[in-house]
Amino acid sequence: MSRLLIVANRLPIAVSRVDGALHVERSPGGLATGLSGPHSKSDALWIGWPGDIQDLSGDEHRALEQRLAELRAKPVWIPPEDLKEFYEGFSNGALWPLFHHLLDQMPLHVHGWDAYERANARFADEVCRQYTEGDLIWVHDYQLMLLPKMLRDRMPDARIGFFLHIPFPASELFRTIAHRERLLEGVLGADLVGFHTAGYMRSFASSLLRVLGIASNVDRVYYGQREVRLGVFPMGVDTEKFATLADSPAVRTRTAELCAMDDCAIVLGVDRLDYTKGIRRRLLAFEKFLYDHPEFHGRVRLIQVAVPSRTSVEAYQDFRNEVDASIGRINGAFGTAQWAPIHYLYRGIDEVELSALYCAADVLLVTPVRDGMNLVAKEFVASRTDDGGVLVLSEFAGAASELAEAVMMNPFDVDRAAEIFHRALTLPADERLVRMRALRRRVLSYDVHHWVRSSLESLEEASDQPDHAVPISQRAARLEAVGQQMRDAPALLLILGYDGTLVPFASAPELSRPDEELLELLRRLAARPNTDIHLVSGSSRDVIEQRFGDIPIALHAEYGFWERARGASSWQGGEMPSQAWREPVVAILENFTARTPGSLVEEKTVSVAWHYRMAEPEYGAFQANELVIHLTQMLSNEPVEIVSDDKLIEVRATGVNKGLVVPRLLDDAPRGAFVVAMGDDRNDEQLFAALDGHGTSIHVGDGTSRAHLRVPDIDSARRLLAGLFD
Ligand code: ADQ
Repeated sequence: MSRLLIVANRLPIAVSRVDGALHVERSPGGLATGLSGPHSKSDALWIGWPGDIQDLSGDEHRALEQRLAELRAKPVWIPPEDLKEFYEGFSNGALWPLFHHLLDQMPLHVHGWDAYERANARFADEVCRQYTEGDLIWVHDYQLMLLPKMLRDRMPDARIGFFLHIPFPASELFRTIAHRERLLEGVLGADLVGFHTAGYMRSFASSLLRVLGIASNVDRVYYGQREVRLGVFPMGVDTEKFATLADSPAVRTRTAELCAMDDCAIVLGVDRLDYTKGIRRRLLAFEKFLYDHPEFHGRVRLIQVAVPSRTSVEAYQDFRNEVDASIGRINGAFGTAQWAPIHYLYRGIDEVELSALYCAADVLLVTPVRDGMNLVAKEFVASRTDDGGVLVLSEFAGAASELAEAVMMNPFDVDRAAEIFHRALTLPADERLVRMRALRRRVLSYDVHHWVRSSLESLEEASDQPDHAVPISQRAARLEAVGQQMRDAPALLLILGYDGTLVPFASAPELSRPDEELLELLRRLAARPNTDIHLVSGSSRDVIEQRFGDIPIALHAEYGFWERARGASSWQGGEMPSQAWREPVVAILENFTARTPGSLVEEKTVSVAWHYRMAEPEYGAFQANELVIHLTQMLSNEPVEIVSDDKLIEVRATGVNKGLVVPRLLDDAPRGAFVVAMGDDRNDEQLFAALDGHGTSIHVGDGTSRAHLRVPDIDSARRLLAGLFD
């Protein structure tokens, strides 16, 4: 049975020193609660940092490890000299503000990359030590973005998931961070990458395209010879726990006390004291509301609970001072001897008090400037077993994409926010009820257990290798064996693609020139006894002739429509297909070219192609989609196929494809010849299909393929061929 390894920066256990002795207790965070079910079952193990506990004696160290082991926790010790730079420096000093779109909180000079890398490597060491084959590894959050790749490099067949708890930024902003490539590549080591919202997933896909040049197919990305799935898993809360608490005698008593304090309506804010939570603008909006609505003076109170957070980070210290000052100013300006508009609790509160506040609140303000999800909003809804209360929710919280019945607000528009606070306080009772009931239905249906279940099921599915695929760890050996078979074969038939297989794609077809090393390799192959080489390309005769005309190998242009036999000087074509469709197609493609800077049209005998490799990547892909829709409608009754390939849309006469070459070549091949086909794109898939068990197919590069084997890139493809002379 598979075991779950949960890997997060923090253990769900707080270790502290109380009166000199070590004290270990479970810490209640959202992640810890959510994962407590799977953590307590099936042998699961939680791997993480136990907190900053200095000066442990040898005995204490052993005793602590022992106690943690009983709680299924394995500590990762980060040396003090790295801790500050890893945690406060790169993680919370740079990634946290950037991912929340708060560039003004970014330091001028980002520090801590090396420590971040070393800390991730320490996690990798511990996970590798604990891992046994078949385990599911689930890595959490921005502190560990390098970890999936580090694990993949060391355990190629491991099943690895990654979940990002904070937003993923727009690609325009993500591009500003140093080491951006490494961060993306790090995450792509996983089989499944999860986000709270579809928006974050799209931003991630957009960064992959712009930073690494990797296009994703909605929820799939091909990278490093593997398929990586992307998924949306909005995290929920432990609704049962919050409902049980809300209905408990202790909470009921406390709620009644809070409501009976005076006849003030309670407006509540519950946050970690973090500059992303929108507390300062919330206070400004509340101030404006008090200014605009004197009739509420003495009749409303904002209870702001702020749990201290990251107190050693300078930006948080400044932020705290600013919040203190704002509250002082507002209370000073509006308060009376009997009434203070804001009650400020700067501390963590226990779950009974928290639940009672949720139950007593008339309005909860969740107004972050950006927030991955925001569990406070969901905890409030889960606690309202009385269907009461109004949730005011920022559009910029991940929760907003699920909780549409909340009263939505834009936290940046302080004046409107003040009006919305007023509206929330005066919402008619029937509307309040309708909204809260709808919110409860959703929050109760998608609780934290649903989140865990759906995430882990998707991870199992994403990491299941298709039956025909060779496990990553065995690929090198299989390739080596095929190389040996090629060397030993009495006769060899090689069917090779060109662009993307033997040379990198050029920005325009006429620029894809073979280098001298490739030409030399082909000349040597041509001279090798009992070796038959067929170069099968989609390019035109002219292009292929110019590049390879003087090498004695067989050439096939336009997917095999044209053939120049080995040693021959002229080309033989197939039967000329109808061309009636050509003129209107060229007109459409030229029209798209005019509207898509960087794209171009290529005319060939049996096809017309639109290339957009040099266009702006996202706009090019968008236009390509439009073009396909347009062409599909226009050409539905014409004898043509519309083929989308790597940065290319091609309209081609029906029946012309690389697969047609294969039967001819197999018929002519000497008995017992070993047949190898190598290619990289969809046209080559037809070639592989046509081989139908009569040869070995090898896919070059990323992407799905029906090929028997894969090589990661063009250099490896060339190395395999050069290996014939070893
Ligand atoms: P956080 O930024 O910590 O989490 P949030 O989702 O609101 O934000 O969770 C805060 C938790 O702390 C809640 O469970 C809440 O009850 C508790 N809490 C807050 N103030 C408290 C107080 N004064 N006393 C006691 N408890 C208090 C990150 C992301 C979020 C994402 C979560 C989960 O920033 O966007 O929702 O992870 O993925």
